[in-house]
Amino acid sequence: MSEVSANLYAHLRHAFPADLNATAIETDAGQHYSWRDLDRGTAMMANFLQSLGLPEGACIAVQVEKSVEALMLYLATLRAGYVFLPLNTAYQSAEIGYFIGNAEPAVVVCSAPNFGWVSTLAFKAGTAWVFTLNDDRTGTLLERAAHASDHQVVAPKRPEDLAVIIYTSGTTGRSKGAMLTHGNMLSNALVLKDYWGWRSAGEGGDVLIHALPIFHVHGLFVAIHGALINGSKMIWLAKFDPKVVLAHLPRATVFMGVPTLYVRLLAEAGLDRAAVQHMRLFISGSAPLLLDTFTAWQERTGHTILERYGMSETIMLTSNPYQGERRGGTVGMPLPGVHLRVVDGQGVAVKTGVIGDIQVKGPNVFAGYWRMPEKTAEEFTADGFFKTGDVGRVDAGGFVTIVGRSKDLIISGGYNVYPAELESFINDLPGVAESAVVGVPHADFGEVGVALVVAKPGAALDAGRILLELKARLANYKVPKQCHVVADLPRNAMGKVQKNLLREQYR
Ligand code: MLC
Ligand code: AMP
Repeated sequence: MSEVSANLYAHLRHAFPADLNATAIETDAGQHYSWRDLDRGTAMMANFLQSLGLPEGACIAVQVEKSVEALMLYLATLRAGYVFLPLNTAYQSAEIGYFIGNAEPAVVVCSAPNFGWVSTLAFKAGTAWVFTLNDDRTGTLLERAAHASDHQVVAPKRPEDLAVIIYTSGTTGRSKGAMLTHGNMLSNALVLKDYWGWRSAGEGGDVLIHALPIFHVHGLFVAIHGALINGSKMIWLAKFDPKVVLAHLPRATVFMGVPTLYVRLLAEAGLDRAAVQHMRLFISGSAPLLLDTFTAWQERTGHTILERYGMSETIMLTSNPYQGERRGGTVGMPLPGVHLRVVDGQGVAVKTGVIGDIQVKGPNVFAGYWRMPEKTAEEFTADGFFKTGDVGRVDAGGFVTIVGRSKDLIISGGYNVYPAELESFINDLPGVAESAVVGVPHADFGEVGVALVVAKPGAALDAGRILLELKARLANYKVPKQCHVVADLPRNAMGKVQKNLLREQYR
């Protein structure tokens, strides 16, 4: 691969249709962006970023509401050759402070209402530039980029060059920045283009409904790269609303969602075979899709949801087939180029059908954790397989089933919540002796957290107050849905809290 051609943006741009005046993105607010608009807008932003004289490999950290301009900022960062760092809009100052301190971005972009506190944190951490970008096409970034040229030469990149840092929380300690390269993302996008049978404009043309947030792998990479590398139009929804999705379904062919989105769509009376008659493909991932949801969807719409499995460190790993049986409760087979094995506690591959730890290798697997060489080394085997932390089995037909996780993690509505982070926060509150946070089944979010808290001798704790404290400091989706003050926590002979018992008790 030549240097220039390894820049992911160059490949996405190459796939734009010949008619650059055609609509690339239509928003739920009725705005239309042509392919030319995308190319010009990203060129101007890229030129502006390059005019700042940033160092090689500079990182651009972005916490903004979903908008087409925010997508352009991502693409502009790629084409200018810098490193994009997306941040969940729910993160509050303690969380943002950590990410900025750890990544040391050269540029931070936030929404105008957050400029005060975000810029204070950023300038303290040594960030040179803080710009604003709002979801109504305003902000200092756009004002400044408006003066830049709309001609830009895509920065040359090698496959191993860093493109994105995406933070994933740790089961112990602080979040880790997974470093994804241009090569990681390009290889995955090209594989999925074939595997999911994307139809380019000339063949009837896919249209993707984009309803997910754009700060995680699912919405930012799987959905956006999928559409762009195929030259497919996107119907761009500012946020997920089942009624709005239903209204757009008749003009779309592809939809991607976390299981909660399917559960909420099923609750709509208007979801029937007529509503989905032009749809080609429904894809689910980021969390386990319950068999009930899979079956209910089949019965109601006549479509079989295609479930796939991936993670921030690897992008997509497995997928049910586009052609052929899509088996509910499984995440399909390893994608072409992905080596997946299941091993026992000693790291020895188990027999077909036996449950063990899932390890993977492939061109999609990340380059390591940002500035954490020891952590990176721990997560890879001597022969170069990445330890996913997921537990599963592979059956004789090659279908992979995820049965659990060795990492202590709750996946709620597609967002990862790490009990260790919440427990350490709760344990620091006055009067708290110790705590445990466990995940329990939830009809809407799949799984939600429950906090069990033990008071110090003589201290009186108020469960409601504990939740309020959490809400005031942490991203809202992390806050447990329930908190109980308990006398003690069940422990095994080794003194370890028996979370399995708590999960049973509070389900
Ligand atoms: C919102 N809340 C959540 C939550 N989302 N609580 C737990 N889990 C969540 N996921 C909180 C809100 O703050 C609010 O709390 C209350 O729950 C009700 O909110 P809501 O109005 O129902 O939520 P809504 O805004 O509609 O959001 C729900 C959602 C959203 C499902 C649309 O969570 C979402 O977009 N999820 C997708 C996440 C995603 O893209 N994951 C991909 C990760 S990539 P309160 O107290 O304020 O009322 C990855 C790799 C891979 O995992 O394989 O793809
Ligand atoms: P993240 O760190 O947000 O990238 O989350 C990745 C994790 O989500 C994986 O390690 C899995 O535990 C989980 N995950 C993703 N897709 C699926 C799926 N289809 N079924 C079960 N778990 C999934």
